[in-house]
Amino acid sequence: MSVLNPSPTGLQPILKPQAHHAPGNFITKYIFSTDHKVIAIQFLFTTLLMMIVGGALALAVRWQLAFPWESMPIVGPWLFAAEGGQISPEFYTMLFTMHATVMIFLVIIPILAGTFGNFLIPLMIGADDMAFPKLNMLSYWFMWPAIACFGMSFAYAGGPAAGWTSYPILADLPQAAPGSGTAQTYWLLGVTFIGFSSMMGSINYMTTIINMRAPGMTFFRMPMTIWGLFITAILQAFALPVLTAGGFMQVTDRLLGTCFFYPSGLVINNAAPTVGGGQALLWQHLFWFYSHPAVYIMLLPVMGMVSDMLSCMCRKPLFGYKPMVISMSAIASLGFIVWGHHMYTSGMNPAVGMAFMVATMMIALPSAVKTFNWTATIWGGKVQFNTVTLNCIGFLSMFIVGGLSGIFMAAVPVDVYFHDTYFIVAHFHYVLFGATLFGVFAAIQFWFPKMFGRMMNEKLGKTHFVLTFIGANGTFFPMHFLGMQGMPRRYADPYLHGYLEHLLPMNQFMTISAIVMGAAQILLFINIFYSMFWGPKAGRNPWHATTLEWTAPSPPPHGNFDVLPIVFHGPNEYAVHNGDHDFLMQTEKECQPPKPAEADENNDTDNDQEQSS
Ligand code: HEM
Ligand SMILES: [Cu+2]
Repeated sequence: MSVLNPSPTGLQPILKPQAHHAPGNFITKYIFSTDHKVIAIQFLFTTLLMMIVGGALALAVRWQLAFPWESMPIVGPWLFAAEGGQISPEFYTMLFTMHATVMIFLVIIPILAGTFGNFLIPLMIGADDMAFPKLNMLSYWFMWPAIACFGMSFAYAGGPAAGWTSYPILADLPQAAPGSGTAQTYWLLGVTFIGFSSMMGSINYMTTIINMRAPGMTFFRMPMTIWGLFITAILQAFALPVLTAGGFMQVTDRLLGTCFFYPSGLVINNAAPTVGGGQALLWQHLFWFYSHPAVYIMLLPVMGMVSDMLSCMCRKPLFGYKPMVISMSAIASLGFIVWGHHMYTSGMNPAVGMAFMVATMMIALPSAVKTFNWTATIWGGKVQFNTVTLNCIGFLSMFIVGGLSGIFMAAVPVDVYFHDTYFIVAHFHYVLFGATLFGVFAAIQFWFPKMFGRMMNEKLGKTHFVLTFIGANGTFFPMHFLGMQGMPRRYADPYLHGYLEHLLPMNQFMTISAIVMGAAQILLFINIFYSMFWGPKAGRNPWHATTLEWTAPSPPPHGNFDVLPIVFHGPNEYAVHNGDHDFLMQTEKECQPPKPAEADENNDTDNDQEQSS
């Protein structure tokens, strides 16, 4: 049976009408392209570039924590020649602010939504492109004003230095501290631009998924990847405007004399009291109303992709498809009512803290359902020992650690102690670096053949995984201990406090691990660029996967499919008897009758998928 030809469906292949003509010249084809695949690749290279910037900033932070006030390699002698390469405390503040900003707004969110959202949505639902190709192009190009604004903010004294959370008063009043000046205004404008970029993307993704699914692609036949991206798009559309509006209010506070975020009579640096009437705490509510859902924006797409990759790599149907969809939706909806867990120590009413605590702990339930289901998918499967699987397991194990520390901090009395310590830093690096980035590494390796028509190298991939996994745990695990010892985050020199002096050697160990981890990324870059040109050619379906993108040529031409796909099944029909295959593509109608012993089992999955449609 050929997977290239949908004739086993028994239906006539329908020649696909071209929605828009293939673009002509170099500029419209590769630069201002409206083709979702080209835009996805533009996002990929931009975010990889930003990953280098964000990584360098992180290493600089780690350098200061391990070797405080020693000459900073490379930038020190250049920027701080007069001080013998020694950085300033303001510069340290700028370093961690910009590290988080770059990683969150310019790497993780755009690589998930921009790269994989763009590439996979039309291909996996059987559409020829996005609903609004021009909006899609604009969404990419709005990243550049954001990058420019963030870049400009480096150029002003002190850089932006209020942390990625941009809390007033520090962030709101230019005279509040070094680093609250013009740089902060540029930072806020950068966030506004990136907000527009994401907004255009999410409108497009929702519309495309709702309106452009191939015949037979019911909601409950959509691959988990699409569910992840769909729910993320909804989250983004409802949460992001709050941040964008809040950010804009900070800009008007700074430039137009409004006073949304600072109270009357505030005295800063012995200057005259400010006029005011606003509330600093208001910002924290607005910020976390977006930024808590944002942590799921940075996770749900990966959860979806890992579900599909694990099922394929273990040659088993995903354990509990519908519970997976439901728990994803539960995580997303609960995600809207837990933002206060970032604010337990802000002086808000303890009764409200209790409500937020209960809601937050409830998120652990759907998260546990998902973790259980992934483990059960691996259990008893024919696990393929390759880079994709390794990175998926990396995702799973790191997510478990990060999820567990989340439950600790969700408890008000525990968090009063842990808040703003390295324990928090450990938590979010386990979920963001550990879970999300390992998922992204898996996804790059898995969909690379579809993007570029060539396979990535397995040896390089495995070495990259092992070094990154060791480096990441060496860097982030000790952070739990630092936090328990009370080491605060965001201090340029924690060792000024006697009770933290003994933590220096542990910090040095972490910095060395971070350097190993950073160096390991060179392998990823080599692998990507080498394989793009010299990797072995991939056929249409190198992983023997079932979803629609694998019926298209690798890489797919403009317009994606040579015939309009028609969908007959759910997305994870593995471990079936289909001639000499153990899988059934979504476009294949029938499979060989199963052997009697397994008939029941297969019927169960079939019924499940049918009922759901
Ligand atoms: C079981 C699920 C989770 C629970 C119960 C949880 C709980 C928490 C709590 C209570 C805090 C605030 C701690 C404090 O500021 O004192 C926090 C911080 C944070 N969490 Fe989670 N979390 C969970 C999953 C995640 C996931 C999946 C991500 C991202 C993918 C994430 C990213 C973050 C980030 C970035 C912060 C710190 C923000 C900052 O202060 O800069 N969390 N988490
Ligand atoms: Cu949160």
